[in-house]
Formats: sequence, C-alpha cells, structure tokens
Amino acid sequence: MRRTLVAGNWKMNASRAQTETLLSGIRDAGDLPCDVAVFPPYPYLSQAVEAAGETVSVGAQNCADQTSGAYTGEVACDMLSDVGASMVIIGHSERRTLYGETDDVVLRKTRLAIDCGLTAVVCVGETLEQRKSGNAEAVVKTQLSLLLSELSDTDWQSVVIAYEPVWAIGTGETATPEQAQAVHAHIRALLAARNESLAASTRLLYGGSVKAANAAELFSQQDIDGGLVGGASLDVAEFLGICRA
Ligand code: G2H
Repeated sequence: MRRTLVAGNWKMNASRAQTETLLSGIRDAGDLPCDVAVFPPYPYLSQAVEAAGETVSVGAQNCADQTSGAYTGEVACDMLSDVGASMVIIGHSERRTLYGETDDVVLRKTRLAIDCGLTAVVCVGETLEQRKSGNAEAVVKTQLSLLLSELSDTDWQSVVIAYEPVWAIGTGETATPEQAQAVHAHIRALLAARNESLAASTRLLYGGSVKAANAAELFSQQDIDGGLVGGASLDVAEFLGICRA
C-alpha cells in the first residue's frame, strides 16, 4: 500500500539551465516504477513546476515557521503552494546543524506546511557520535516525539519521514541496508504505538549517499519506502537509475 518515493534534494545547487536539463531528462524517461519528486532551490520552483508536468512533484527545501510579515529572507508555506509546490523538506540535518532548527521549529513548520496543503518530508537522524554511543534509535525517537504527540492522524497523512544518519550525508558512506532497516523498523514501531494504520501507510525514506548502485538493496528492505537523494539527484542518469531501482 506504500508506493516507493524517490525525492531529489538539489540543496544549494542548479541554475535555470540545469533545472531544465534535469526535469526534461526525468520527463523524457516516461513511466517510472515509483513516485518522483524534486526539491530545487527557491528561485527555480516556478520553473520546475512548469517543467515537471503531471507526474513529478516539486517541493521546497525549507519554509518559514511564520505565516507572513516582517521576516526578511523567509518564504512562507502558502507562497510555496501559490507557486505550485506540493511538498517541503523540513528539519534536514543541515538546517538543524547550520541554522539551529530545533524540534519545536520543526513541529511549527510541519504544522504550517500541512495547513497549506503541502506534504512535509520531515528529516531525522543521528550523528556518528550518537550512533557510536548506541543512541541512534533514542535520538530519532526524541526528534519524532513532538510530531507524534501534536499532529492528528489526519495531519500524519501529509507527512513523510526521511531517516538520514548525519554521518552518511554527502560523505559517500551509506548506512548498510541492515542498519537503515533497523532504524526504519524502529520509526514504524513508534508510529504503530500511536496508530497501526498510520504505521502501515506512512512512507519512510532513507537518505545519505544513496546512489544507483546501492538503491536496490536499500529499497528492498521491508520498512524503506524510497530515498531522499542529494548529490546523486544532480545527474539525470544516476537519478533515473535510483528511480528504476
Ligand atoms: C542527505 C542526502 C539528501 P546525499 O542529505 O538529503 O544527501 O545523498 O548527498 O548524502
């Protein structure tokens, strides 16, 4: 019942020309055996929405935790909806680490995204130090706890969770399928403790150096429903290879 989702997080990369190249490449690939989404930087969202056609979803990499007003440099969720975006990444580890996003901020942004009709792709994951000290699952549980206590079952229908171990992001080091599956199973169990059908329907993506060469093994794990792909989403052939995995 959970269709695989492959989502390309372009981070602070691309240009108008690259946006066109990447999206025409995905479009020209025709039917893919999964849902596909791309997350370009803000300036290219409208262009991406136009170029994406019906089958590729477009989302932003971040949103404001306010609705409007004197917040210089911020972009509100209803602006994202207004330009045709349908998804938004929230709480990526780069935002948590570099811009101080807390679990409170993540909850506020997720709430606003859902209220604006967006699907929130909420990222969680532990650092290497936390993994080495045996706390990976506890860290993820803490990062999810506000969402589990504050969002309604209906809200959860608009949430995708991306598990991204910080030590595997952009490092070329990927969690083994077994390591990733263990944390995904833990996340699904947390959801099940709240509501079994929520656990069965919520998509859990793995992120962290996903490539065409490792995607099939990761995606074949029982609780991994696709990937949030960074570096490899900037190369059409590689990204399509992941989609076909
Ligand atoms: C993790 C991922 C995409 P990469 O941040 O969100 O990036 O695939 O480059 O590790």
